[in-house]
Amino acid sequence: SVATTPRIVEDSPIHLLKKNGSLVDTTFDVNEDYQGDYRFAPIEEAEVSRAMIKRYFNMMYDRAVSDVVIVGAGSAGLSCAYHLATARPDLKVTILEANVAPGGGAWLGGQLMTPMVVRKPADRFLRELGVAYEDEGNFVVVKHAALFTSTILSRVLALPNVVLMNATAVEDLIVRTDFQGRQRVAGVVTNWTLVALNHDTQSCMDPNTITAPVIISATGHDGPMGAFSAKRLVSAGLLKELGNMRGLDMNRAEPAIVNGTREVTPGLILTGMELSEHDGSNRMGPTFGAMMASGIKAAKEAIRILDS
Ligand code: AHZ
Repeated sequence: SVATTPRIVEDSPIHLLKKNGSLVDTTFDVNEDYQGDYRFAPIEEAEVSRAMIKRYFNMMYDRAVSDVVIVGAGSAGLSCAYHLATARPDLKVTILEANVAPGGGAWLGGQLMTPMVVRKPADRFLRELGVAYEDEGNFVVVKHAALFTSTILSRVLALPNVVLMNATAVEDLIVRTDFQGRQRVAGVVTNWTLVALNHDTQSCMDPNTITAPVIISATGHDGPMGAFSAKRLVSAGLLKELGNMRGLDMNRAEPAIVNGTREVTPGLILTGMELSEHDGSNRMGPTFGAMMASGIKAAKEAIRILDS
């Protein structure tokens, strides 16, 4: 029967049994049988809640001060996270993604078609990750863009120094002024995306903050949530105006994004298509080598800043 009064999990028989014995003990009468008698080890609902709450809020507590925050888990943000966190296991790398699903535009290759095109020499990164492709000469093709995204995501999430908070939107930048009057981006203001989307319907929903010496913004080109930091630089008076992304030109766009990846204002690096809005460079459409190489360059830039 279902208990009507809340029970304290620590005092429950399950917990005592866990303390005195083992969960896989036959005391629990577990059975991995797919013939109709599959039985699970018992659990209390509160144990499930506490297992998640404890880890999530410990993680938030720890990451309130991070070494690097990456905003946006698209192809540029994830490439950046992979390179940064593997090159520097000592750094606390915190990824914030507004969507429930990480991956950004790279779940599809382009035009709602699944194959992903990557121009050489960025195919080297695919080999590093172990993503298979077909070689077409000057470019390679991964059979499904989600193969790239899911592989890099699994590699990034397996790294002990990386955390990903998805369904979490960056709503603002923390900007500090030093004693010489110079302004520096020193962190981000966050909220769960569902809260961020409802500011107009409630009177007060205060956000959270994460401080870090380096913020890497990878929020993509303008759209419902895109180019977030570039646009905020303008409204905060740190950038006169946006360059605005220009028309599609694959040959100009890809090197412009990679070579232009940099710290655009002290403490803030832009990578991926967000940079096209800042600089006024071309879009490249569905070819992804520049996102990978730009992410890697942003990671190298972050390491340079942290070590300087
Ligand atoms: O949800 C966004 C996406 O996953 C996330 N994001 C945006 N604003 C955010 C915010 N807080 C947290 N305020 C936010 N997350 O950022 C991610 C951006 O991924 P993306 O795939 O759109 O950008 P990218 O630069 O990694 O890759 C762009 C690939 C290209 S090129 C191109 C063209 O030339 O037309 N189009 C695309 C999609």
